[in-house]
Amino acid sequence: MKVVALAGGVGGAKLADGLAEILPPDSLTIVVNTGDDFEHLGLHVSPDLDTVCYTLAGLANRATGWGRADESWRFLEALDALGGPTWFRLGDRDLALHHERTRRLAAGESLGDVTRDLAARMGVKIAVLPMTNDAVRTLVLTEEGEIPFQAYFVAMACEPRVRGFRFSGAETARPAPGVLEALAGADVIVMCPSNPWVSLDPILAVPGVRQAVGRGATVAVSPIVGGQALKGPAAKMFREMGIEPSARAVGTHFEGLIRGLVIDVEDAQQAPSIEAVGMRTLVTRTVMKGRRARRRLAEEVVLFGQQVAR
Ligand code: FO1
Repeated sequence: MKVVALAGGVGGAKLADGLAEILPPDSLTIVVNTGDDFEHLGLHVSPDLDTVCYTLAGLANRATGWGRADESWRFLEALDALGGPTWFRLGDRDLALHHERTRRLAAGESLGDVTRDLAARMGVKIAVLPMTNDAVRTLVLTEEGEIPFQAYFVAMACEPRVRGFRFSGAETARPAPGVLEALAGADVIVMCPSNPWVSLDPILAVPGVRQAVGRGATVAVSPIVGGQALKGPAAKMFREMGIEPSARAVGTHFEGLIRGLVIDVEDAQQAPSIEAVGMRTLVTRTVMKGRRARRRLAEEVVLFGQQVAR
């Protein structure tokens, strides 16, 4: 059985980790958002690829969800003393990854090739693919103008009111080698509980990906539980886009694309209205508070995907 998961950010990485625990390595491919990538301090930073790889490798910082565990901050402290920009926190060990990726990209390797090799060196056994090797950059359209994603997310702490999003470069981007092949060969496609607006939509904006996802047995896991985002600004974004955040709103967002939506027990009463827009629902506990919860949710999601495939 082949499973492809689309992921971005911390929630996506957790479910990807659960899937990696229950499936043989050659059965699973994770396609990761690179719309959050940016150049910082002269380095190519790929936050979502790194969050997924660190999580799968067991190296992730559990408190933040991003960056590495057992991190030290000597570089950042020294940079601060020199008056350099420290708003985006790069730990010493994490820095080595950005440095090595940047060096190899400058030498002409693709992001996909560099990611495959660095992930393998961290001990990751499954295929982790960037959505594209081309530069696609998420821009947040706000009342204060168009803001690059990391400036909006980290420097401005998601404060400006959102009016929309733009994925600069997406129109001409090509899916990274392996992405369309994996989607076409998938028995089940899982959209992880990642932010629909800024983690999953950029992946779907890469030409050919939305169509491939729509053709598959695709199920999504709602990142909205009880009207709140489990982490990050998804609920705030829904509200500012004029939509009441709910599991149902996530279903509507992906209407016509997914065959099933996994929602939390807390939102069980929304199941009939979600099914009314033409998708099946699975009601279960979706909050992953530990390895067992990741595993159990992964098992249920794959089973649900197999059911909607029929
Ligand atoms: N998120 C923050 O809120 N503050 C940071 O200083 C920060 C640093 C950082 C460094 C490396 C990395 O891979 C991720 C980092 N993130 C940080 C998370 C990053 O902004 C991600 O794009 C978000 O988690 C959205 O997925």
